[in-house]
Amino acid sequence: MEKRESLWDRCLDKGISRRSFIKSCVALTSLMGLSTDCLSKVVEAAEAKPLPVVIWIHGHECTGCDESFIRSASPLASDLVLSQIDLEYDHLLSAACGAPFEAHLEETIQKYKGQYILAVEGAVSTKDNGIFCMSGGHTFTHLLRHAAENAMAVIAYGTCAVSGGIQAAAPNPTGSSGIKMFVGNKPLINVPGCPPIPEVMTGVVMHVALFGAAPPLDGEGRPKQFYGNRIHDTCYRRPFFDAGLFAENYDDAGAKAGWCLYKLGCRGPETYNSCGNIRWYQGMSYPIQSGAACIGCSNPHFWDEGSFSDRLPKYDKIGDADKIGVGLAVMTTAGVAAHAVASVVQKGQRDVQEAQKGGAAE
Ligand code: FSX
Ligand code: SF4
Ligand code: F3S
Repeated sequence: MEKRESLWDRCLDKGISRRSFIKSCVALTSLMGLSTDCLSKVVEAAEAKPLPVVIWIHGHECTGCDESFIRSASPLASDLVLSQIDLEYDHLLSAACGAPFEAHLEETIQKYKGQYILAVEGAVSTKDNGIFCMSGGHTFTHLLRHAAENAMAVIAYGTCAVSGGIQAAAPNPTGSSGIKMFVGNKPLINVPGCPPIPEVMTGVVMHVALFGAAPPLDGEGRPKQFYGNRIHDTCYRRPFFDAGLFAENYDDAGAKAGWCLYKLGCRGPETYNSCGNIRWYQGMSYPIQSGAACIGCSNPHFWDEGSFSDRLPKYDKIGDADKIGVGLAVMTTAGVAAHAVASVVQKGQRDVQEAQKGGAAE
């Protein structure tokens, strides 16, 4: 049987030094959300485990997930695709197309039976025997079932693959759904978000690649290290929420001073994701930091939860926001935290007062 290269073998081939290899392993350890104690295990796996073969297929979707993936900065998506995984088939990223491309997919499935990672983007169209989403002359339901039954593990990338996404929004004319019922008993890792954060996508695939198993998952099948906190728990506007300071519309003085966006429809209190920690595009920003409320894009059926700009329709009182979600650590008001909160709030109040004074002077 053909011997497949490990990450270390590939570094040797490319003349990459041991030092750079170890640095990549440190970066991978942090990317996968593991503690530095796990570094030696990551190095061992990177030396010994063959690079994973990945097949990446697309159903009903907008391709935003792949677009997000190629913007991964750490590791760079180009490094990941060229050096750390063997991406054999991807509807968006592969240069090949047509019959030879489809033949290559089937060869890859047969050659690496039980060994490849199947990444799936997009929903499955189930109505009328799946004819609303075709790929390579077959329905997507056929392709997904076939590719999943021979995979080692399946990753559902994006809210569409996890729970149907925009195609499944009422009235759901194509009968779209998430992929779960089409993957049989294969390990399934759900990575929701519309799209998911690039580094979360690369972190999950590298975990499966190096350890041959899914990372620890929560009850919804999501990796705990990336979906263990609500946006609300890591939000830098949280001190304003706790102090009852809310923007009432997008161009009032409170919005300009960076107050909490809850009254503008923010779904941070019910949304689990890493946007507040990892942020997007090399940690540059995330929706709330750019001044927009979180629309809960990693929640199932977020399209059908009413207007994005209304307050969470299910919760009338501000105090109810903290009852949303499970396992919230109650905000401490002691010591340093209280001081930090008070300082931020006071600064916010000063900013608003100054903005109001400025407005009055005009
Ligand atoms: Fe869905 Fe991904 Fe939203 Fe788009 O492929 S999760 S519509 S960002 O692209 O599937
Ligand atoms: Fe941040 Fe939204 Fe929570 Fe306000 S409601 S603290 S803007 S996540
Ligand atoms: Fe999505 Fe909310 Fe993050 S809209 S990108 S989960 S801040």
